[in-house]
Amino acid sequence: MRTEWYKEDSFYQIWIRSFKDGNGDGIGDLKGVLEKLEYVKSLGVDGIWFSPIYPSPNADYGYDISDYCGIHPDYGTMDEFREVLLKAHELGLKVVMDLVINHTSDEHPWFKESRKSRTGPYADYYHWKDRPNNWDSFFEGKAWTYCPERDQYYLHLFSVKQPDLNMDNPEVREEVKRIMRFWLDMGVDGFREDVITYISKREGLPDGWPVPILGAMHHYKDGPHIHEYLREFRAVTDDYDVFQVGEGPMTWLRTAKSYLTGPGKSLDMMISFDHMVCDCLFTEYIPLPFSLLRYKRALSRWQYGLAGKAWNALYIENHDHPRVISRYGSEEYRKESGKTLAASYLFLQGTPFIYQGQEIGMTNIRLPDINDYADVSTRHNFSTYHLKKTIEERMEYIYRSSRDSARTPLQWSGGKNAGFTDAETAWFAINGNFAEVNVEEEEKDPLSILHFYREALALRKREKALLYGKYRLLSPLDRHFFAYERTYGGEKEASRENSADAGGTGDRRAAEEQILVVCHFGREPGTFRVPRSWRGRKARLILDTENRHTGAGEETLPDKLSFGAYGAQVYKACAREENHGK
Ligand code: TEU
Ligand code: CA
Repeated sequence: MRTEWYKEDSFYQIWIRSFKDGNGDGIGDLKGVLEKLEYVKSLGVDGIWFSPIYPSPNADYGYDISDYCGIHPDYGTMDEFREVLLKAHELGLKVVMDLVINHTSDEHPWFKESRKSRTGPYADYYHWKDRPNNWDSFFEGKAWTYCPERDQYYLHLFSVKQPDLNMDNPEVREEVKRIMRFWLDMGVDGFREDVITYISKREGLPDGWPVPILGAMHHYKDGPHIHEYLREFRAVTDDYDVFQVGEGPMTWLRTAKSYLTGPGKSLDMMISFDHMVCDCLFTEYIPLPFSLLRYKRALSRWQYGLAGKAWNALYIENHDHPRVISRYGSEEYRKESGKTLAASYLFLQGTPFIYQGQEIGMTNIRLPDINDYADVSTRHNFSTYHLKKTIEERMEYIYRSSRDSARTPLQWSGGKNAGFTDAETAWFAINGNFAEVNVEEEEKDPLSILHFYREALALRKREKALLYGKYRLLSPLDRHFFAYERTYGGEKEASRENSADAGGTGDRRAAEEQILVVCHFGREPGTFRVPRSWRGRKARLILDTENRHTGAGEETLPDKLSFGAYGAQVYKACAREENHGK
């Protein structure tokens, strides 16, 4: 039986290599995770999403899998994983695994077999062609690489070492189901499904438009059999009480609904990218100034679009994007903007995901040389684009865009190697700001980003309005403030099982609860004009980035709210007069 437990939950994403080293070899591992589970729990989250921890040659740091049912020796053993799972469950933390089935590693046994001959049992596990078409890969030039043994080319939408699986082959789909059951039977609580919207390719793999990288997308994004295949996988999870969140790069709202709603529903949530391109054009490698209007619009589009129909996945960071403070906030006002960014998304409707290090406000790294970078896409971008510019200018693009900024070791303390490892050096460079930005320091500081996350997550769990309330964007054209309200009850009472928001099926009238969230983006002090519907109402400051709310009583909301550089205030209105006695 499937319940919708994930709606009130929030998740912490672990990219294990940089989370915590437990055995002193400089690389994060399961032992380190085990040590830090209480810390994760202390944030107030309800679960963990593990980016891939499976055996992998690490051409794309785990997203190139060579054994779906194993643990990478760098990270430990299956027994250690079972121990983590058990302890997580004891602490009340769910565990969600990354399911990467668009491609495998070229070192996966299936591919090793497949490349040998055109007739063997694995011959059709991948996409092979005598002549490549014109598709580009996302990471490394053309999407086709020649293989002399077969005298054919294989398709790889990502790196050369990530051949795309041929999902049209029913045997491949059976393999996927076996992998899913393997982890589900072990007790994991769901999957985050990597580029899941790309797994069905157009028959014949025709040429795309002559446009770099994106030109062939319409031949594999939301492909011809995608819903059929995902429904097969959904039938597997139907036997377990788990959820599935899919990653859908460049998936628009309307398409997302085809996955998230109706009898053919195949996913519970979609990781969308709309709000992650508010300071760039398609990719962080083509930078633009941050636009708060775009951010508000993108988030609001999904809030309105899915209301009452489906559930959102909420995030502002993960292992694929540079740190959000460096992008949408301000490193100079790190603390203020880090908290403001938290408030800007944690109180929307959906299940929040928090990426390791986000909760302490980690920022981007600037390494002197391109060879200091590990990420395949970072290195490829450097060697391919803006070649007429100077090395310094090209490095500036890397600083703006590199995924490695999100992959530096987590800063646990101001001590040696930021408390990440006892080894002489960590596997990857540690951000130079670790003396100031680390878990230990933030534990001590009541005004830290860390404490703000804790408070915000606890508040979200407490307030029905923040979980299920109706969303409304306020002052949509304001360029310095992102303000929204959440309204719960008032009409009909929601019931958790049957509805995605407050428009539930019960018929009891509930007292209306309303929450106002105001986030200030900008270095200059600013004043927010309270919208008419809120002016003069009795409300209580229930959270703010300067801790003025502690002990704040009920007050009449002023017409204007003042803010310093960045900042957020959250008010809860007392029941409206007209609702009294109803
Ligand atoms: O990401 C898919 C994806 O679209 C991004 O990789 C994007 O192309 C990239 O960030 C450039 O901006 C998923 C994983 O999250 C990512 O880590 C993997 O590298 C990728 O799939 C391939 O598995
Ligand atoms: Ca280790």
